[in-house]
Amino acid sequence: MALDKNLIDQFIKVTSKAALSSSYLVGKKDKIAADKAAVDSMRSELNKMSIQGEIVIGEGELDEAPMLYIGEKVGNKNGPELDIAVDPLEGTNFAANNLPGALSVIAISEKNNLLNAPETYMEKISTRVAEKNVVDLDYSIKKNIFNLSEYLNKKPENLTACILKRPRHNKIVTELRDLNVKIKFISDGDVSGALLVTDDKYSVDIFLGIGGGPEGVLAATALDAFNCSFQGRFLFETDKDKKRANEMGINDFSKKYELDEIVKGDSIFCATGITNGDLVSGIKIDEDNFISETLVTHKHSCFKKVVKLNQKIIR
Ligand code: VTB
Repeated sequence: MALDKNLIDQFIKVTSKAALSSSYLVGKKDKIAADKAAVDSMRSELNKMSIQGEIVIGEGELDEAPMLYIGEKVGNKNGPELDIAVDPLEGTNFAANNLPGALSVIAISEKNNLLNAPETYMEKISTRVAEKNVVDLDYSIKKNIFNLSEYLNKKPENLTACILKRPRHNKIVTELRDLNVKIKFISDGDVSGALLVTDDKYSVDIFLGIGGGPEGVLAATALDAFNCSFQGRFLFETDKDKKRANEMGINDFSKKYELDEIVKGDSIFCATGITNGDLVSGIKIDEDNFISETLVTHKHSCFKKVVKLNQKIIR
């Protein structure tokens, strides 16, 4: 079974409206308000849809997130049963500080086809190489870089690695520097970071490091449409995390997930820009309309869609 193609435009509308709602709060130094605007809008749009959706990757657990929490049912209870992963505002710091890269993101699959996981950190690696055993989470940094260098026929000093700038990555960064690899630091937004391996124009050969698990699942859904690799391993630090993971069916806490274990079958990924970024442009005002740009992946295709949002402009 495949997803109905008409769902694509409907989900573009969901992330576009969430992006627009959040865009009013860009640069207002209030991450929580910018996030809430995106969450409220996304939830209300999802609930208008003829779907039986369940949030499998969301804003956290019910006790910490009143909306779009993991397990929440969305849609008008008619239509296809879907698993839905959301990050209504990816890059809260970007939006609050009017910096490039804030996105509104959603990924969907048919029921039971998206990895269901609690909100924890994830060790991740993605490259533009689909072949197995070239780059692997279990290999050392040195082995990964040497293998990639050989595979792409590029010297290590001509390879670029993208990584979140965090103290927890100091050791990896030192190893990459010792190998002469170019480093592209990102301050937040590792859904985009992981997707920079998808096209030569971004000049990123490998993305790696520890970031949010939900962001990992979302990026994997998009990478599934490209001929790229992704592996992720959740880091369950507390007993609460482990208990919750167990309840969700995860028994092996150190399991390395391959792309096809994170997302199965047909899926749709939509990321709409709130502020301008590497992947898409942010919300723009054109005459009396708002314009959004969304990166969409479906099956083995990827395209961008520009939408005019019919909304009253508040000047
Ligand atoms: C990343 C990034 C997010 O969190 O997943 C990161 O994609 C990981 O968490 O935009 P830490 O900030 O704790 O390192 C964000 O930066 C914010 O959700």
